Amino acid sequence: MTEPNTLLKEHHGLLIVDVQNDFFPGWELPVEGAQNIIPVLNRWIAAAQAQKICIYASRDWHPVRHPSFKEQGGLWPVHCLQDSAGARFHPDLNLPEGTVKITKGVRFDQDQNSAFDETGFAEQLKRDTVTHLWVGGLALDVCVLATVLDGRKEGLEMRLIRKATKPVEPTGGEEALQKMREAAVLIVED
Ligand code: VGL
Ligand code: ZN
Repeated sequence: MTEPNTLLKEHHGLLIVDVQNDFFPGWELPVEGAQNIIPVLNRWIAAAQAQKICIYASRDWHPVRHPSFKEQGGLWPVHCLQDSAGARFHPDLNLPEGTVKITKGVRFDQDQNSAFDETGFAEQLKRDTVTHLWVGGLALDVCVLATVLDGRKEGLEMRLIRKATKPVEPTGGEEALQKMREAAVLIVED
C-alpha cells in the first residue's frame, strides 16, 4: 500500500470523479466493484486533509431527456438525474466540507465526460496554484479517462490512483490505462 502522505506535496490536488450512487451496484448504471474504491479514496481524502491539499469532486448532473440517455439516442440508461437520490455522492465517501464541487453533464446539446469540459475547472486549479492532480473515481473508461487526458492537455501533471477507480467495461479499462500511459500519466496502485 502506498502512503498518500509521502506522495502528496505542495501544489498537488485530489480529484474524485463522479462517485455517485447511480454508478454503484443496485443502481441505474452499476460499475462492478465500485464499492471497493471507497476505502481507498477515504485514505487519500484523509491524507489530503492532513496536508491541506485541495480536494475536488465532480458530479454527473443530467437534466431529464439528456442526449446521453438511450431514449434520446445516446449510450446510457437514465442516470444521475439532477436532484435525484442516484445523483448524490455515495454516503460512505468522506467528502470534507471545503470540497470544491464540479458539476458537469448539464448541457442540453451534448454530453460532458470530462470535468474540464466547459466547467472552468482549469481556471479554478490555477487560482488554487495546483499543478499536480491525483485522480480516482468512476468510471475509469469514461469520465475518469476523459478528465485525465484533458488535464494533460491543460498542462497539468496527472496521477491516477488505480485501486480508486473501476471501469464500466474491463477491456475499456485496460485501454484507458494504456492511453493514460501514452499521455505520460503516472499510475500508482493505491
Ligand atoms: C459516466 C457514463 C455515463 C462516468 C457518466 O461518470 O464515467 N459514465 N455518464
Ligand atoms: Zn452521464
